[in-house]
Amino acid sequence: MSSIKFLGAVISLTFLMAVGFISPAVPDTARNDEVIVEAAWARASIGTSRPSAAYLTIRNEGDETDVLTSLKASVSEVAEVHAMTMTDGVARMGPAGAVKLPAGHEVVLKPGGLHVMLMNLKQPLKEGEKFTLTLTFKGAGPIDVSVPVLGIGASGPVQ
Ligand SMILES: [Cu+2]
Repeated sequence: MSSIKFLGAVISLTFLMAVGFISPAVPDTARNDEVIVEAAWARASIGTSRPSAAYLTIRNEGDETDVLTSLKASVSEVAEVHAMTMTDGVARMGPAGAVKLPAGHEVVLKPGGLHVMLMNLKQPLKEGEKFTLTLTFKGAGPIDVSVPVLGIGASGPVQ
């Protein structure tokens, strides 16, 4: 690529960002007294026939253990926490059940580990869009977080 073409690409990208067509992925943070949900993101989906996944970090800044009991997403019929396990070199995943949050600890949901499985999508998840995920905790109650959709091959928000 010539340097002039490259400069042109940089200028047009800057322009698109400036006018808001491309918004940088800003991890949204939501809190409710003692529990903080941050750095949420999801992967774009291929249509609606395959599930997608969302990732985030939950911090319990309270003095007591809390429990993530349920999830609800605006874009799918079902949202639940899955765990990944390796059995004889084969990766499998399944419902993790209620996720415990010890006081003063954080639980990180990330590719290859715990994740929010978004099943029976009501609409395709398109890169650049956002949707609302509601996490309900036994102690802290419900917390809504805005989840930006990143590219299909994304491995996390750009810091
Ligand atoms: Cu899963």
